[in-house]
Amino acid sequence: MRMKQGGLIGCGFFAHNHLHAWAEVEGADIVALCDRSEARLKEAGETFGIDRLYTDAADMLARERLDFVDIATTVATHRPLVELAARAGVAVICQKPFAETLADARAMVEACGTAGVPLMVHENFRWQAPIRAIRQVLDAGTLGDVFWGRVSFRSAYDVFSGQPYLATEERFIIQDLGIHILDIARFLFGDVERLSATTRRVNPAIRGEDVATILLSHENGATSLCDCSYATHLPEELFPQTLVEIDGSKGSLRLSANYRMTVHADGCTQTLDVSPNLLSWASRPWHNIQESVFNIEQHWIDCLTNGREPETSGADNLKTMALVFAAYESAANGQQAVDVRRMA
Ligand code: NAD
Ligand code: 89Y
Repeated sequence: MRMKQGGLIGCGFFAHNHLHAWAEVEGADIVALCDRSEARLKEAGETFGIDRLYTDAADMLARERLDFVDIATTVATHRPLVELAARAGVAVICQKPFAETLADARAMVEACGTAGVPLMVHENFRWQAPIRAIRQVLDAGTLGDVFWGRVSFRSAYDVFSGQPYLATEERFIIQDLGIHILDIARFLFGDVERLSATTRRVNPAIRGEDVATILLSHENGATSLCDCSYATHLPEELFPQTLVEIDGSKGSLRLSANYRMTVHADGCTQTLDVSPNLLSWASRPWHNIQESVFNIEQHWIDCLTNGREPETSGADNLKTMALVFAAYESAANGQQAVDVRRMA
């Protein structure tokens, strides 16, 4: 079968993970690169041996015969680039956060729907090996009916040196990182009816909030807590690990530090190492995220090849985006509960 031909837009900090992963994905080739910065474009082209280079995405779409574009720019450019690809009839992967407003997110979903092009948001944390291992336990029914959960990410890792824009945006942790944590909560516990949230900025050197605590009521009756912080100094820095706790009617599960998953059910306790693989191009501590980039890209190509809807399609991601905006709304209104179903 013919390889899917892709063009990558945005050759910055995180795009290098995309490109390393694309080199290993079966069924796809990245044949062209685009970045407004000539220096970044040249550097990425040389590193990955790609010589069709563009500083303008419209130019790339006009000249190349692409099956898809992979948009790895920051949020402000997502809508114009997604709409450009939709007009060109080219399928789209777009990095998170998908949009700055729900109106923009809906407009992109509509544009791709009208053009009949597949759209997936690069919401990769649910593709991490430990999160998939938890999903398997839930699917096996080992825990019975899940009634409570916690998805937690607490760190003091310096994310600002690699991603300086995170320090200057008005919104920080929910939009950047909490979005993944909320998506994991949806993936594990199902869609959400309402939530309430508090936020706080601890680090005086940044503009947005770096701590958020979000209480979710899920449609199936479960309650979960999503908590994230970039202001938490722990004896062992766990970045970028997400820790998970789940209680069900028949048992419990804990994903603890360093990828140890403990499942207790029917009087038996089992502890498993659910560490991610260290891919040849990956580096600790990012390897967990890096492997999930490969996993989601392979999922996209499998879906594109077989005409299936990706798990984190644009339409699906509207529900995760709704949680993000609901959390900001609740925090701005003294933790008032927000009915999420009216937003998505
Ligand atoms: P970055 O600023 O380092 O890179 C973005 C690049 O896009 C820059 O080189 C810029 O010149 C280019 N660009 C911007 N607009 C363009 C346009 N219209 N046409 C062509 N090029 C354009 O940003 P980054 O840190 O690589 O982050 C990119 C995105 O990846 C962000 O949305 C971020 O949230 C996301 N991200 C995701 C994960 C994850 O695990 N999913 C991790 C880190 C970052
Ligand atoms: O941008 C963020 C993401 O998506 O994963 C971790 C990160 O790089 C910093 O919070």
